[in-house]
Amino acid sequence: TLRDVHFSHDGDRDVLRGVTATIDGGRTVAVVGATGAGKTSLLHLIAGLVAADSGSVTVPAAGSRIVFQEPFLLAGSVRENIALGIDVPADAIEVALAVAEAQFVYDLPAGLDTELGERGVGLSGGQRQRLALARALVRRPAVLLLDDTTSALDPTTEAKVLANLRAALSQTTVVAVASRPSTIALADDVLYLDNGQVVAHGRHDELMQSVPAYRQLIEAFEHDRAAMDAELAEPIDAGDRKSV
Ligand code: DCP
Ligand code: MG
Repeated sequence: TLRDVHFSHDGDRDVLRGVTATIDGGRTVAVVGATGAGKTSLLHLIAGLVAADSGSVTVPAAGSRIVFQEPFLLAGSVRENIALGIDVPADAIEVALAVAEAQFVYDLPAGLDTELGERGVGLSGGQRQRLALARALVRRPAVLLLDDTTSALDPTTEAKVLANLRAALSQTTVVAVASRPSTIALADDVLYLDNGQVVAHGRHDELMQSVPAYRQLIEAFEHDRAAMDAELAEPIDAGDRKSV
């Protein structure tokens, strides 16, 4: 729950201006807005990475996990990159990789022991995103925050990941910044942000009907994505291998 939250990065210009929203437990909410609208800032606030200047942010005690807009890899094995210092049972890693559609790791030269990062194996953007998601999943958060973290996947794989999340984490609240209309349409609710304010909060199809600015934004996204998805659709599997 966010109540009248104000936040600025520089103490000067408010990036979030009086944001009030309640996200019910177990739901999947898409955060939608133009670039610079404050989506990443909102997720960072919910994750507790930054503090509000005023207002309140309440999250369940079991905590939240964020998958960053730019997923990072450490120099270390696949396993270390997922565990990040905590003790994770092998079967939990297996489940997380399956939910994240990240089974490509088993095809790497040494599977889960393959060294990644600086002097190890490089991964494609979509592979990184899926590994970063698995990293968040093994921590079993009450709230999962995804900052456009399936955007580099082809639409089919992305839809699979979202369906997996829904099936595996029915208790988990998912707050996902999304820009692909087909993804947005899969969410239970949409939080539409413009210029640091929540302009609308409701079902995608309702907002399409009743909020013209939202409809225009979605149409612009559709236009942008069509070209990108055409590129992503075919070569992703071949790309998975080549990048190894
Ligand atoms: N901003 C800032 N300092 C930062 C990060 C952001 O001053 N360290 C500013 C830039 C934007 C505003 O805050 O004007 C909101 O930034 P967000 O990163 O929250 O915006 P989005 O995530 O919505 O944008 P994008 O879609 O590009 O990721
Ligand atoms: Mg952002």
